[in-house]
This record gives sequence, structure tokens and C-alpha cells, in this order.
Amino acid sequence: MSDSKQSLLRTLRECAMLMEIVGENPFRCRAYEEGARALEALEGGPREWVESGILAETKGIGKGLAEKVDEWARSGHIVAIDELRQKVPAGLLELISIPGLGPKKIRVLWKELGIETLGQLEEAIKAGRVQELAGFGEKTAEKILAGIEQRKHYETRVTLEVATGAAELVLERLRQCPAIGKLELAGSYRRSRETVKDLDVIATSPDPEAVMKVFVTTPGVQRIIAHGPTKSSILLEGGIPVDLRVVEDSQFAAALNYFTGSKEHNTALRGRAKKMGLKLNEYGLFPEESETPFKTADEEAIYKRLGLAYVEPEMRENNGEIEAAEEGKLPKLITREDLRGIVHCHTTYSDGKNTPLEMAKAARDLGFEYIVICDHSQSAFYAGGMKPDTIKAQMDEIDEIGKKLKPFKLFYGVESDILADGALDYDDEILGRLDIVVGAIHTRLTMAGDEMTARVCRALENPAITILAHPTGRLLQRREPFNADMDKIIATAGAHDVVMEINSHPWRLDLDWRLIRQAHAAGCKFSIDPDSHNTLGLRDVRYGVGIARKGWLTAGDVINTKTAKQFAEWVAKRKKSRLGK
Ligand code: DGT
Ligand code: CA
Ligand code: CA
Repeated sequence: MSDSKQSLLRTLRECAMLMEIVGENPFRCRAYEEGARALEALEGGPREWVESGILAETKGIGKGLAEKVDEWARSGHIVAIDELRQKVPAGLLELISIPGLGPKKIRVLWKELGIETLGQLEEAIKAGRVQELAGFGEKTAEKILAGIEQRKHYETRVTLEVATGAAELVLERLRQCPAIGKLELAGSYRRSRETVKDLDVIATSPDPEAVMKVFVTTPGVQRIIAHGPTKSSILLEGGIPVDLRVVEDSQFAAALNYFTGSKEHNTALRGRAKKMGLKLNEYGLFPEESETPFKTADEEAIYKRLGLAYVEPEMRENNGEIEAAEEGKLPKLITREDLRGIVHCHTTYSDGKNTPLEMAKAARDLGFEYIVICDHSQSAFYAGGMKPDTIKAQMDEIDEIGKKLKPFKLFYGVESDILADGALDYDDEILGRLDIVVGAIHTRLTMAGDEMTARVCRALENPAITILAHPTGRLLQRREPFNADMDKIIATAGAHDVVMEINSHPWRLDLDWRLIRQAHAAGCKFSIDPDSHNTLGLRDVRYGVGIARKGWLTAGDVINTKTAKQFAEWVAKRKKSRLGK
């Protein structure tokens, strides 16, 4: 999504909340929310919309909202929203992310108790003042307090999507500086961790101070944390800190290597250097007792001098990568370009925003050869799941689209709820017609561990299942994995040849990369899926690829690297051997 689109959507949603907090008419508030949702599904960004005049004919966008988008496109601001922001203490908006607190309750806390921050709210609950308010009570207060605790636990990290937005903004900004030389992101972001505390940027320049000046004046800077001649830190909108270091050209490779980490990888690498009579630090690789470093043009040269094959950043977690590099046994990691098909996305047949045709075209335009649409199954009432007649109608539509978009291919798929007893959500006739059945746990998440394990394993033993969706069920920064024995689930998936999903949604990134190698060793194949609910979300597969690389996977380990023809053959063979169809 373009930066300006994302930032406009954020602003509109913020506006809806602010209006509710100040006590505006609820209908007007909802118009903003619905407007943001409608805009989200549109391709392009604010400027294109205004130029093309598309907003006038977009459902859910009234005249007033269209004018605001216009104002935003022209000036990057909406005066009415800026004024609204002045009326509401900044701390109140932070309360929104606490479960159990919506704008209405926040208004009550603010007006009745004068609460303006998370800290004040915590105090007020502990003093028993919140519990006495109308509409709150003991239970709600407890829930809010638990939410505050959880928030403290997670607050310092952001998702890869937020980090990517910030990273692109900063890189684009720095590239505009004429004095910039080399420029790379380091840190956990370069290693493709699923969440990131801060961004680390390494650059070279003949004029570091000029670079720093450009950096600290990046649009959207909330606060300048430090501004030095070679090292500065800023806090960006959305709460993500960014560190920039400008180093000498000759030190670049060593600095990039050091600040990429991980700390554990660095320590192991330094230890190895020491054993070889060398010294490695952020300034370079040195012969012991010498101030003159070896010339290391790039990171590869550093690894080479240490007797190692180049280790890709995603693998630098000190999980055996150094030993593998020494023995020349590192895998050739999958790349985004290896992916040929989209598996698991949603459409208007359940809770998606775009039609099957729009999704298929969008996938084709991104260069994919095929798509497997997997809308929700009948029990998924919370997501508009498809009754048997609906899924049959969808299959007919998919046939039609397939004729139209040739040689692009469509397959029949579903995201089937795994019911409480482990059964899949349709009869054998429908399951037998489908090409891909993605099984997923969405309900009864708090089941006891052994019950949940048995439930998932029973689904894995069903010959109709192809892929296990988001296997741990965690939501990053929001929800822990459900209770289950992942060792057993992975072993069962391996034994029954069920593909493990690497769900690319930035809140999921599930299967967790720490378990990917275990699943690989158990014989599992993987599918890197966007699980997107609109056309824009298809691009999220890039996050999934990062996680797959972190799990040491090659293109051959991932089913949607197959060509459309290979994929069709694989599906047919699998259905024949498992279902006799
Ligand atoms: P995070 O928490 O998501 O920001 O993770 P990182 O890995 O980006 O951590 P950060 O930003 O604190 O530091 C960036 C890199 O700098 C880190 O991956 C390795 C290196 N580094 C930082 N502190 C140390 C240290 O005390 N020893 C060593 N060997 N390396 C360090
Ligand atoms: Ca970092
Ligand atoms: Ca850092």
C-alpha cells in the first residue's frame, strides 16, 4: 500500500474515534469508518483517486469525505481533523488498543474521572474508582487491567508491516540526499524477525552531517531522540524508533555485519575469529595485535576470511548456521521471485472485499500463474462462511473466470473450519470436488491442550485436508498460540503429508519460523499464503517469504513455487491417491 494511502486511512480511522470520544453524532463517526474501509479496497492512492474522480462513484464515500480526501491529496492535512486532535488529549487514543475499551467508554473515563493516560487509568482501577462508573463494573475493570499489563509486555515492538512502512519512508528520504553513499537496513528487520523493536540503518557519506540533517527532518518524525555527527535516532509516527549510523566506506561491511546481528550470531562469529588469531568488531576484521584491518569490500569477504560461506541475514540467529556455513551445507534460500501461485485468499463469497475475478486479475497482474481462492466454510458464521450451495456456485464462477483469464489458472479451494471434534466442515461430496482444503482452527481457542492437540491431529488424519492454516493460532502482539502439543501436530502433519502453511499476514507469520525447521525435518512441505481479504493484501506474501527464509527453506520445499501445470498435476495426483477421485 502506498505510504500516503496508509497514512490517510490511519488518519480517517483516528478521526472516527476522536469524534466518538468528543461525543459527535454516531452516524457521522460511522461514515468515516465505512469510508476508510471503502478506500482500503481501492487500488492506487489519494492523488490518483482525486485525479480520476473515482470517489464520486465509490460506494461508501459521501461528498464530505471526498472533499477531505481531496484536501489530503493537495496538502497532506485535513484541517478539521487537526482541530479535532487539539480537543482530545493524546494519551486517550492509546487507550483504544486495550481490549474492553472503545471510544464510548473512553469518553466516560475522560469526562467523569478526568483520565487522560494509561497510567492514570491503571491508578484509577487500582483505587476502585472505575468500577463505580455506570457501564463498567468489576469484570470490565479486571479485563482492562489485564489489557494494560499485556500492553506493557508487548508495547516496545511493532509488526513487520509497520516496520516496512517506516523503513521505506526513511530509505526514500535518505536516497534523496545527494551526500548519501551506501545505504542498508540492518538489525532485526534485515533478519526478517516477525516483530521489530527499532530500525537500524547503516550508511556511508563524504558529508555525514548533511545526511543527519536530512534524516532528522524526515516527514512524520515525532521526536528527535539523538542528533549527532555520525549517529542519530528519531521516533517516527506510529511509535517506531530509527537509528542511523554513518560510517567510513572501508568500515561499511563490518558495521553492516555487526548491526545486523543477531547478537548471538555476532558473538559466535567473534569467537571464531579469535580462535583463528583474528579480531572482529563493528570497525572491521583485524589481524590480532594490528590496527590495520583487512580490506573487506562486502560481508561476503568477512565470512570468506573466516573460512565460511556467506550466511544470509535471515539465518543469523546462531542456530547452527555457522557450522553449516563451514561445511558448505547452507541451503539456497527461497526468494519472492520463486513464488508462482497464490494459495488461500478470501473474496466477497465470505469476508473478503474483492470479487473472485478481481482477486484473480490482481494475482495475475502481480505475475502469478494461478490462484486458489479459499473462502470460509459454512460454520464460520463470524466470517460469512459459504453454505453448500454457495460454494458450488463459487466453483461455477471459478470455471467461468478460468475461461476468461487463460492461461491464468484458478483452483477450487476452501478455508474449512476444523470443528470442535476435529471434523472438516462439509460432506464428502464437496470435500472431494475441492482441489485444496485449507483446515483452520478459528473457534474454541481456549480448549485444553490435549483436547486441542487431538482435534488438530484428527483433522490432519482426514485424507481431504491439504494444508494446515496458521498452525499455532497466535496473533503477534495480541494473542498467544493456543494450547497444543506442536511436536505432535508437526509429526502428524509430516506422517500424513499435510502441507504446513506459512501464513503471511503480518499479524500471524505462522507457522512460527522457529518451528519451520522442525516441520521440514518431519517431512512437511510448506505453502506461503497471503490469507488476504482484498487485492492489496496479496503482496503480503513477501513477509511470508522472509519467514520461510528464516526457517531455512528452499524453493523446492514450498508448494506454490510449482508452475501452474506442475501444481495441477500435484493436486490431481494427490486427490487420486488420497480420495480415489
Ligand atoms: P530489535 O530488538 O528488534 O531491535 O533487534 P535487533 O537485533 O535489531 O537489536 P538492536 O537494534 O538492539 O541491535 C542491532 C544489532 O546490533 C544487533 O542485532 C546486534 C548488534 N548489537 C547490539 N548490541 C550488541 C551487543 O551488546 N553485542 C553484540 N555482539 N552485538 C550487539
Ligand atoms: Ca533493531
Ligand atoms: Ca537499534
